[in-house]
Amino acid sequence: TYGKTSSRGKLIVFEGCDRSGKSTQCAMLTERLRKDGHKVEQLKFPDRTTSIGHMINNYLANKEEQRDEVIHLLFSANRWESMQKMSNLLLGGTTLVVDRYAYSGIAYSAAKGMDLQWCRQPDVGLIKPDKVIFMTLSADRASERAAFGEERYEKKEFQAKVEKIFEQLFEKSYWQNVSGDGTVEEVHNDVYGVVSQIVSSDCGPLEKLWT
Ligand code: NYM
Ligand code: MG
Repeated sequence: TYGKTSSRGKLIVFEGCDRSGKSTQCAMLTERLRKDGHKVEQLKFPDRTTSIGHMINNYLANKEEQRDEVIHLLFSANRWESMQKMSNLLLGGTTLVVDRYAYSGIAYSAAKGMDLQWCRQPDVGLIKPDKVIFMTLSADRASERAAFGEERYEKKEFQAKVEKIFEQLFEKSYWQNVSGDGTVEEVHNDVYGVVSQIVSSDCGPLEKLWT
């Protein structure tokens, strides 16, 4: 065996508003890192495949109503139900590229007017990301992109509020803003520049978020 043996996988999280290009960039980064020889898996939240995920999907598709507190806790529970699998993969040396995480949980709920500290609590103790890539794109530009407006929350005014909350969540030590305003290749090169080093480095043990 060769290379960076025994080093755990890294948790790379993409955050940003709807239509900022996260899903495209997650896929491109996963492919690129695999080409570089890393073990990589792609995940996304909400994970709509679980029973909690089905409830979330129905809520987002406007087929079911939920109290704001209830849907907030379901989104968080949907992350908690993945923690065992994620830690197994990370400790086994697989890097995870994750489309949305706890920051989306807070930003979308707090944008409704919910208390930010209340919103943060259920996600305290999740695995802490090694890097958060925050994709910036103005609400005006995002709303011009395909399919904007099909799901709950996909309204320009609301997205602008979400973006503001994301800015409050910025944590200097491990967040990096990347402009989503270029071609997919340009954005991909910026993203790759941010993560290529961290993926090959030794990051120490897994830590818990906000503890
Ligand atoms: N969303 C996503 C939340 O409101 N809370 C959360 O915790 C997460 C992970 O779900 N508009 C919202 C943001 C999106 C929507 O996500 C569905 P996606 O990435 O479009 O499938
Ligand atoms: Mg969406």
